[in-house]
Amino acid sequence: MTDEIPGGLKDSLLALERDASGLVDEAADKAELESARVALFGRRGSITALGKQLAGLSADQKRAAGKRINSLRSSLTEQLKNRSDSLDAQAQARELEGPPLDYSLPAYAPEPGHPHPLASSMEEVRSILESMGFATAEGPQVEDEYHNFEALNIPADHPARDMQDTFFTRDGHLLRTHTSPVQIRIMEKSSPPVAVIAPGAVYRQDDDITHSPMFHQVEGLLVDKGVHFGHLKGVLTEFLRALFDEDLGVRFRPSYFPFTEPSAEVDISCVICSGSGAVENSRCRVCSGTAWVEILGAGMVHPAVFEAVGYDPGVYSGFAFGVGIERVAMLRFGIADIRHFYSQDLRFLQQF
Ligand code: 2NL
Repeated sequence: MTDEIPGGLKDSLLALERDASGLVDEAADKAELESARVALFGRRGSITALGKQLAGLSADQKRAAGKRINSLRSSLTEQLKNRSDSLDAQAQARELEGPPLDYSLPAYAPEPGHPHPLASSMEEVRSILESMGFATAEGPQVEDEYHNFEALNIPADHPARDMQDTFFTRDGHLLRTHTSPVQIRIMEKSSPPVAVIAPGAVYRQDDDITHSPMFHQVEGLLVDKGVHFGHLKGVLTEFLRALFDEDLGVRFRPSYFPFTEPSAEVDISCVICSGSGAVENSRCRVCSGTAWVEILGAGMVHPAVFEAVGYDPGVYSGFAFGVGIERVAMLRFGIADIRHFYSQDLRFLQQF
């Protein structure tokens, strides 16, 4: 039995005990110190190599050599830490002796944000209609079938329900497919005259480059005695010319909505090709060369809707309209894909 450390290992130990501290203390900066640490403790470092040599030894030899290696390891670890601290202190001292920092350099100006193109379009639509005398009303996005469909003359078996498929909850509620239910709720609790707009998010099963399952709408409603289609045409023409351009062409085409009769779809002269149908000698892609683009739907409120809210259709009449804000913004700014609005991409957002 011997606790003598075998010659080869002993020589390596003595050499390291003699030289390793020099390696640490002579490191002139943090990078050299790191090289020293790796040379000693790294995967191929000398201390690591000593540990590997223990494998073939007897238990007593292992204990004796292990003790020496451990004490070398801890003294070197401490030395590394001390050298690191003193290099830091030297660097700090040098900085303090040097010229003072110049704090007079102007700071970077914060980049101001700005409204999202949908928000600014919504605001524009709203402020024009408010200036014409409409009051703004808001209501729940989670609605019941009665306010979203039934009261708007869309019974359960009506084919219009297909085009307005939406998300349903198990207890019979749904995500509203238009903001009309807000106006139904206004009429339920107040008597004519009524002049309201209802802005907000709406939901439909729709998803392509011009349709999103969530989009924004502003609907308008005006009810009084003697309101007729001429009022509808006048108000909407004024509104569209204020929104796009005072020389805008506006046309009304017969259409169908369950909640209005008669109903119209409203087109404006294409704002991309200025109603010419062509951009740089090729067919305008926004209006497909037709010179017109559809911008909103409108009509005279259906008598069944008045019955549902307790207004006498023999006494009152009114018009209503709905405009999609994504559509407005795409035309105002020439945006081709609706998904840009929801992408949060600064390269897109910073253009507006
Ligand atoms: C469209 C068409 C429209 C209405 C919305 C409405 C509301 C009530 C009564 C009657 Cl409370 N009508 N709203 C009327 C016609 C068209 O929207 O294409 N929207 C994007």
